[in-house]
Amino acid sequence: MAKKGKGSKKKAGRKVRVDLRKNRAKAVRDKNVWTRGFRDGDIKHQDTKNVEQVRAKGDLSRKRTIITQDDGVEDGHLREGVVVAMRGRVAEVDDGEKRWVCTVRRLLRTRLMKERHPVTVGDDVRFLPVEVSGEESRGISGAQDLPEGVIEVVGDRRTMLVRRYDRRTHVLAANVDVAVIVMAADQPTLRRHLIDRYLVSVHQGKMRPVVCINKSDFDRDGFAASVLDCYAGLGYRCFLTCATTRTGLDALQEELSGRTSVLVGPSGVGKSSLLNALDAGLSLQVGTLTDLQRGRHTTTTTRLLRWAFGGYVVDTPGMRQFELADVKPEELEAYFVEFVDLISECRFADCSHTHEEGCAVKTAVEEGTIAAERYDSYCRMYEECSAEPRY
Ligand SMILES: Nc1nc2c(ncn2[C@@H]2O[C@H](COP(=O)(O)OP(=O)(O)OP(=O)(O)O)[C@@H](O)[C@H]2O)c(=O)[nH]1
Ligand SMILES: [Mg+2]
Ligand SMILES: [Zn+2]
Repeated sequence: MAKKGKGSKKKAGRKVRVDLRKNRAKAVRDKNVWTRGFRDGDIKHQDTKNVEQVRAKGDLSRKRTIITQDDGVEDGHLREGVVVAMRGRVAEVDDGEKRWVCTVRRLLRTRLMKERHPVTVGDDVRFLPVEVSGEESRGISGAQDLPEGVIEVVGDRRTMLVRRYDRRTHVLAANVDVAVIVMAADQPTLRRHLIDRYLVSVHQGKMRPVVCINKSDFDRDGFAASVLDCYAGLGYRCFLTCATTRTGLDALQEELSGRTSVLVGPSGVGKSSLLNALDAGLSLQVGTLTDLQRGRHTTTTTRLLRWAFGGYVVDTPGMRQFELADVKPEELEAYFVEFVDLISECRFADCSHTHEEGCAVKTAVEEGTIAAERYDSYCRMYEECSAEPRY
């Protein structure tokens, strides 16, 4: 492939398989790295809940292949940080001392794109300050005037939240432990199917799901409470909250404190409002009713933030649609916790639970032990995942 201008001095990267933690020299890093707890994971809270016992057949591939540079760059120059925001292809990286704006080394970017794992918020990265990277400053910082770097290595991911968007896999966040699925009791309308969709994705990405229905002040007929009862019955941690009256916030704070979580859900359900109500120091922008009516999103950039009470949280822009990415139809049953114990009782070993005779899941639906709405969600997603072109 022809390279523009710059000459042939720089050698191409070399692909190697390494244990990132053991083999690489320690990067420069400050003792008070604010993201350190984030990097070290949720060690304190590895409590197991029954909802985590789901068989994850469709494990997302986690490659440790990285690109090393043979152009004389010493490991000692590499700094370590966490991606706290993405602006297009530019990553904002926090190394504990300061923020950097980083591009991704071209070879690494190509490789990550091929694996459909582009750099995302929450990624552990190693980067070179632009002065030692051999690349020229690109003036990517803009008005903020932050130092520039080039990401050379992206660490292995413990978890990741993905969706399909614009025929691509969009990795919303990496290395978070808990995903809070936020809906509103009303405004926007509570959609159960969307909860199920997020749940599948959260299980797929190996996070622990939590279901939160906000705007409880709009739950006049108790519908939202009854929906939550269904999910609580399945073993999920559930919260009915009101960001304006602070109802249910103490319990939610207890759930999130000391952990790394991500809030996901449609636009206007009150994700940023909840974060502000839990920690006023975050001062996030929240939308107005007009924004909601016009379908305008308030949060536009996914951001990793630190709670004043300990732990981290990722605020995401609302998504009207949530298309699953890379879920095979036969994988779905493992993400429906109430199906798992029944599957072995189906007459056919490869039962899809959609049309077969002697299906234990269908029998349970008829008997009312599996909620009809949940089964309906399963069938819709099964069909959709079957139709999805493999790419
Ligand atoms: N009545 C009521 N309104 C709320 C509650 N929580 C948030 N709101 C309002 O809902 C609107 C949307 O809130 P946001 O926090 O911006 O919603 P968001 O989910 O972050 O939206 P995006 O950033 O677009 O994804 C704002 O006008 C809030 O004041 C609540 O518990 N009850
Ligand atoms: Mg928001
Ligand atoms: Zn079956």
